Amino acid sequence: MADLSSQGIGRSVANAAAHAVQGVKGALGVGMTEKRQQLNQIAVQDNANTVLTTSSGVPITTVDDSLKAGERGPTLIEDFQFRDRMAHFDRERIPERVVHARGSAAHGYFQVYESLSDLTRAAPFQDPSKKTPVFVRLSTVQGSKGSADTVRDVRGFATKFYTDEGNWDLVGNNIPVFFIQDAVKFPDLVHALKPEPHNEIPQGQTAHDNFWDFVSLLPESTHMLMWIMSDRTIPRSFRMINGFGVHTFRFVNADGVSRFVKFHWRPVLGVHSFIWDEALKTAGRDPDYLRRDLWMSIEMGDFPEWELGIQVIEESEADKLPFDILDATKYIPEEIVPIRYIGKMTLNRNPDEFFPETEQAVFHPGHLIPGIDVSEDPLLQGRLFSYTDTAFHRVGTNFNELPINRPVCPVHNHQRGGFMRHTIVKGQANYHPNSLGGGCPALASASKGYVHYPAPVIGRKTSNRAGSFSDHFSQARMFYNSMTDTEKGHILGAFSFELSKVSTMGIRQRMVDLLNKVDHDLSVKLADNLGVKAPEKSEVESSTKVLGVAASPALSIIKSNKYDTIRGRMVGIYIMPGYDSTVSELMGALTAAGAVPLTLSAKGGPVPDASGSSTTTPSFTFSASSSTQFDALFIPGGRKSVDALLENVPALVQIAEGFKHLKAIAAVNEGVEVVQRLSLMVKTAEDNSVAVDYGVITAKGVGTGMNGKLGKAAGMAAGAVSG
Ligand code: HDD
Repeated sequence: MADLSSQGIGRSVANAAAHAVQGVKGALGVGMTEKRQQLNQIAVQDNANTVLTTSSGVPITTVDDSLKAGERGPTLIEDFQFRDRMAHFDRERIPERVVHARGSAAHGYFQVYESLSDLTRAAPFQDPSKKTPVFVRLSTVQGSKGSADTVRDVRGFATKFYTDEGNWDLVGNNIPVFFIQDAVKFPDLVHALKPEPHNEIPQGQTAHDNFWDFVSLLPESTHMLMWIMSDRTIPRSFRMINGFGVHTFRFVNADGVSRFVKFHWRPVLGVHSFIWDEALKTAGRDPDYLRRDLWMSIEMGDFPEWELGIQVIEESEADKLPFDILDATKYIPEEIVPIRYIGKMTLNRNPDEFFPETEQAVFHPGHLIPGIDVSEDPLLQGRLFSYTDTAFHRVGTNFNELPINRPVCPVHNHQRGGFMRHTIVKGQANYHPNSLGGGCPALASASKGYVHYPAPVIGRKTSNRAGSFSDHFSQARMFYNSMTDTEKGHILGAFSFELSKVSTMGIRQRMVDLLNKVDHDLSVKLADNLGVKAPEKSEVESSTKVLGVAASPALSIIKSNKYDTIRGRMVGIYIMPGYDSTVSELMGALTAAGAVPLTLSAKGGPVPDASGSSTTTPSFTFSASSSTQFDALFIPGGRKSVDALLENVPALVQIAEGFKHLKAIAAVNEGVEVVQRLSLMVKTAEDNSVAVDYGVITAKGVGTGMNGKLGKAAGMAAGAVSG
């Protein structure tokens, strides 16, 4: 039964998909950024044609037996090779990140569409011909390093720009708002959302008493709760998530003029999500699903891309907004300030080794460059302390010297010492001012160096919160009102699932009462699902009155997506001996459209087609695969093949499950009998026609030329259902 293991499935997916697009990578080449060159020079090693040595370079002749006093005698402590290996091994782990422990990363570059020098002097935004190297880590928040990928959770979206003027990190999430308004509450938030302290349950999810106890007592979290209970938190792929800087930052131009700015990443493939049941099943069958998907797409040369958008707000306009621009629980609707898309990021290279790159990468919202500054947002201000502090603890004092964290521009200063110091600085002077070192490193002029924006600050010391932070419901309501009925249903389902795992009825009731301030109908239905009292309708101010915007279509995944591409999508093709020629037709059409056709059969060996002249070695067996790993399913014709499929229970169960998860399903010729047997649709194709019924496409005897229609229809359906 080894092939049933989730690892088995995963490996086959990677191999099969890589095989399906063999040669693409070579043709497209791999990006050689300044960062790549630097890593090659200082760190990347290749073990090919080398001899094994100890860590001090002594050649090793055996690794199988330690040095002993006699063949059956005790091991001798003088075996320095044994000690060298064991002592290093014993120290291999470092603390995992206190949040966002589970993540995957990739290298790439960012390119601006046109110069933004009127807005900012920041290096990546000056020259459209400049490719700024980036390293991006995408993560979940709650789970440990080894937790599953497809759990319901916020996704972290951290980007390190290696610019000519130092590293700039944009450390965001796939949700544009946050749970809390002030960083001082972050330890409480994280304690509440992590597994409970007495039994370390549950992993990778917030469906437990502590989390809902905390948030039900914290009205400021309501807006974020609406987002995390939406489909945003069960993404189909890391390649299909938004990224948001969340806070208000500042752009400062060469004249010292500052404007507020919000950052948005928009995935070129659109935003797509799982069905909840599918996410749960995938977490079991392939816990590395999102990590593998990211890795594989890059290996295949189908590079993930995002456009960077900005919302720019003049400092003088900020106070006119109906909420506080410094409040991280608020979002600026596009209807109030449109998003301008200013450039594109492409991820085109997987790390060579996970630990030195992905694990040792340190991101920090305080890694700023000239032209970008922070606002007074109290959540951001606290983050400025936490990230370096945690880096010192997790990685060490000299984390900035590690290859992955090193800037590509020169670094010169008087920092010395600390554990694991790498740099050797010539000369005597390690202080400023000095004459013994010729005064160097010299101070930069104001036009070259970082100058903090001289934002005026007045006030008395206080721990009070600004009154302008007090509206916790208008935007939560606006978000909910922006959803389609389908999405509203998913939100109700998510609240019902999570809160049904809360054993304390008082917490369930408190959440229902809180949500009554967002939407009465939602809270009444939720109360019914949870077995608590339905609240009375409460008098709430309408979102339109408070925000001027009742609903923002851009917030709905379904309303804002264009479902017009099958690029990067996986299509499972069910073949048994005797399948017809529609298989090769469809595979050609799918590959041409950038999709990944993958074949499945009962056994792993080559499967002959109807003509007997050609065979296909399946990517998977039915038992070692699952409908959840595909975006669409295809059942070809061929009398013998279809008869065998109709007898194969695992295959039929898979196809029926795919239907349940709203996959696009296409069946042609005799293959139509399979979807008829499963009663997946009412209307099927007549001879010489194509029919579409509830996501199931059937075609009979349409011959050549069918591939285009089917490919397009399957593509649209795959996109449409996953939204
Ligand atoms: Fe944070 C990691 C995003 C609030 C403290 N955070 C971390 C990562 C992301 C975010 C993407 C993972 C970075 C990586 O891949 O290495 N965090 C956010 C966003 C926030 C936010 C978008 C709200 C807008 N975080 C936040 C607050 C604090 C922290 C308020 C504390 C005051 N975050 C941390 C941390 C972590 C971290 C403890 C854990 C590991 C690390 O930093 O390097 O410092």
